[in-house]
Amino acid sequence: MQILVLGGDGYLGWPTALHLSALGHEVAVNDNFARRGYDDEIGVESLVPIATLDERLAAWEQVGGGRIKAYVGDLCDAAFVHKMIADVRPDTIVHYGEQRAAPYSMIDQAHAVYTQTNNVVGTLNVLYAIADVDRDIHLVKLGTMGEYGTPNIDIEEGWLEVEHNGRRDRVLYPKKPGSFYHLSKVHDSHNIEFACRIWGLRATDLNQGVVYGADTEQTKLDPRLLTRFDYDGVFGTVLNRMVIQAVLGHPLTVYGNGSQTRGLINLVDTVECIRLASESPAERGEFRVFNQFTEQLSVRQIAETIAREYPGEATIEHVANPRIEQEDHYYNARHTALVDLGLRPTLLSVTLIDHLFDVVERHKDRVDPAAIMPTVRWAQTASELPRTASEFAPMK
Ligand code: NAD
Ligand code: USQ
Repeated sequence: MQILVLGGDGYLGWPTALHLSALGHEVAVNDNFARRGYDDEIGVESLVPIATLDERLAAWEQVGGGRIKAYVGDLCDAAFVHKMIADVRPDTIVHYGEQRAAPYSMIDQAHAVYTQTNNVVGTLNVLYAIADVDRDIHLVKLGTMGEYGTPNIDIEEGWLEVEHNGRRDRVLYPKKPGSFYHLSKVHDSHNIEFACRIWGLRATDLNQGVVYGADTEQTKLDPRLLTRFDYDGVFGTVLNRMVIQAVLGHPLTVYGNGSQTRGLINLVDTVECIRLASESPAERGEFRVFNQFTEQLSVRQIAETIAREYPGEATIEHVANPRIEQEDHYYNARHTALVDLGLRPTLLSVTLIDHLFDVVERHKDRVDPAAIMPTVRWAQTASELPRTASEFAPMK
């Protein structure tokens, strides 16, 4: 199968490209290196040192993995996207290429506008290019469990059967996301569903939970194949952050009372879910939604698990929640579709956590302690921002 991975230089995109290539698929990657740019902007670096995309691709060929072609360019450039998709003529497009941090999108108005423009326009360009080039191309799009928020009813996989005033219908599950980033994914989902309806495209929207983990079978083959691992208060995700905090002797930062519950998934399962979704495509005209996580844990449970397993002393600190989010809430999300396709979940285990402690121990000298605490607050407004048009232009 010919597969184009958008955002193929990122935390998940790079190991996904390797996994698919290792399984014999013809893989091409696209990226505009925006993620490396956010590091420069914030003044942080991945805990694990990462090679350039050129070095990564050369390393993959050297270890016998095969050739992966790179398309460097911005998904917001419609002409570039059209040309790339016409050139690759993929069977499947795996779309990771978006700004993915909720705190980054909440820094101020400019970052919210950038996030929504980058994500929504990029995805629209991909949809238009598929519609023009070949409507059989299957779009596998990374959404997020955060699209649903924390409703007081069971979360279904994308769709909900409703009965209202004696009539029934199947509607997109109601969304109540918790950041301008998460909202960008809701807008994407609606645009993709509409494109399936009007143009007969085929798409799988993968509403993924919080990912943790540092490597996959392929990234371990050579240091140049390693993927990024973020720990800072803007891009670091909760479990990865807490592992690093434990190793550094920093208190584990539970925001608020820690009852907020999320779906989690290990990196090795992420790349496998992409394979499963790609190899069993949606039907023409079908907008298919899978919830992509393997277990539900509260933030407090995550912190307690990491603190318990850490061989040294690890303390937990409840810090004032910088976000506006429900802490005490009902949470029960269905996640059976990927298991039905063959996913065998890798659940959080002592072995996995010990391995993460080892990874962090090797690189802990690279941590900037000043980057650990959260700095972005949901309650702040953009009122003090300058309001010239150029201030709101997407950042490069
Ligand atoms: P990441 O930031 O490491 O990777 C995203 C990649 O996309 C980056 O390399 C970036 O440079 C690229 N990109 C961004 N905008 C682009 C544009 N306009 N044109 C071309 N490339 C562009 O993020 P990640 O953690 O690998 O996440 C990948 C996807 O998975 C995102 O869409 C994210 O929303 C989703 N997701 C991630 C997680 C998680 O915990 N990491 C969980 C659920 C869903
Ligand atoms: N949290 C803490 N302490 C921390 C960091 C986070 O208590 O040090 C809490 C947050 O308040 C939140 C939860 O942990 O309640 C998850 O936060 P996170 O930063 O790990 O994840 P989130 O902001 O939701 O975003 C991440 C990815 C995003 C993806 C999302 C999946 O960055 O791309 O879409 O996870 S989900 O959460 O299911 O929407």
